[in-house]
Amino acid sequence: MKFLQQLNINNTNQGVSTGTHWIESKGNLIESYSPVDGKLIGSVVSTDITSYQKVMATATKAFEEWRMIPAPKRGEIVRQIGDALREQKEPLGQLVSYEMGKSLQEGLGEVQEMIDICDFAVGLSRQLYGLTMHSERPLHRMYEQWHPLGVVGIISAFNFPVAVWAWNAALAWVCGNVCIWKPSEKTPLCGIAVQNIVAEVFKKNNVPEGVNCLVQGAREVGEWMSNDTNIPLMSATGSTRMGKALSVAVAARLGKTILELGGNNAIIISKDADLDMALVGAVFGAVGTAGQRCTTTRRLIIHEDVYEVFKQKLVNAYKQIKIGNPLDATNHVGPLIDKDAVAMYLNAIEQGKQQGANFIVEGKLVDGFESGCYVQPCIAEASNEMQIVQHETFAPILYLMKYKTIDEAIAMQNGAPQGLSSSMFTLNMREAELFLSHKGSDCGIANINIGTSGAEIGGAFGGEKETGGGRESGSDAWKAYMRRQTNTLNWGSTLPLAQGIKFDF
Ligand code: UN1
Repeated sequence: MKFLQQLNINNTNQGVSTGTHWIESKGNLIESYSPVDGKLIGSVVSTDITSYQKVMATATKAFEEWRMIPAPKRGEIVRQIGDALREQKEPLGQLVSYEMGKSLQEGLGEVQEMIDICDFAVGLSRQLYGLTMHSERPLHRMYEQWHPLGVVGIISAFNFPVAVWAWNAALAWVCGNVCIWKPSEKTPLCGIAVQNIVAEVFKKNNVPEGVNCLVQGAREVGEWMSNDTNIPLMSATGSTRMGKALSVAVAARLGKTILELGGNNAIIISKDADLDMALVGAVFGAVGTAGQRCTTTRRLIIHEDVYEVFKQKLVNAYKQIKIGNPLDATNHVGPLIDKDAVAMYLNAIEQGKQQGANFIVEGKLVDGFESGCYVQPCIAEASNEMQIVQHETFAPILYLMKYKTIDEAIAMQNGAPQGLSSSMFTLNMREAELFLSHKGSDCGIANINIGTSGAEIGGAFGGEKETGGGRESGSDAWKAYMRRQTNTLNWGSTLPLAQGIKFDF
């Protein structure tokens, strides 16, 4: 395949890297099959403990040098990475689409998010500001500085195989950290491709070996990272189950985490909504990326006055959804990531039925595709309390429910263990403001007249409750990648103590 050559993926000994060199490892081969056509795309070498230790030692050493390079100079290197990504947008977008199964448009969109965060990080590299305070003591100066943490561990999920790494790495680097990245074992080649792109830029700039490390593997490798006291910050994206285990391991050594875990995102559709806009938001939110975004719309909470009308519109729209090869731009929905995901989808439908959900668009495996991973996006009328509705199934299953009062709708929207994204469609400004107030949505993201997915990189991304509480990408999310130091400097000739304490001798 042409894009594999363009991305310099050659299948030999690639897997573990300290930046510009591939490191030998005796780990297993991870084979990557495309969910698009079921074909083997390539394989990578997973990390064994010896290569892991080598990577860690190289990263730790690289930090000593990298942190001494002025932040705007580090930003300049990130700027060049953004440019390299612009050049490789097409082949990288194709690989994302082929290895993960999302539409080509979305694959390209994901690379665009990487480019955008590089631009953001370049500006940030000149704005890592700390505050100054007025000391209560004369001739004293008090201020705070932000220092880099060291080695940052990044674990990313299959559904955004490259963008979420970039949100973390671009910020971590300008902040003066070095990174070790473990991509999902379901999308290992995306990791290789990105590693190759960054390596070219790093070589050109003589960046010390170890600033950008790649490890590959499943749970075990993630556990080595979580337990490793050489990694002060672990940033992990994935399931709540994974996040809870990782969090316990990192907390046990009092390390820091940024967790971006499951979502169970709802859209409230008011009787005062522009229903046509709401329809686009709901359909894209529910079926985009085949329901495999953490921001996917999983619940629609619809006012009883517009419930039937909206339901009809939705069912009609679902009839027009084209399922098929995601590299063909005329298709809306591609495959799920693998057969395990299909089994989970089918199981959720079964459980939904047992719990009383009424499927108005039936879910099923779509026949005729080699990979066996294509499924029908489906819709069920359900109630918020059902166990299956409370659970995040990473597939295109949408639950509809009815409400009477706005307070009831907000309580339903908040009545889920997860707290990532939320939205309301309404033209009533009182309802809108209530939803955005502290009495409103309890999620990390709350939108009006926009769906739950498709956040821009400029805002802080993440959520509350079982979503893990971390924030990545924009706003001041960078602060989580640094340690704050408060400095008080006495330039007088006496030593007055704080709080008026006297200590004479
Ligand atoms: C994710 O699914 O982990 O907001 C990230 C969105 C994308 C990112 C999703 N920008 O839908």
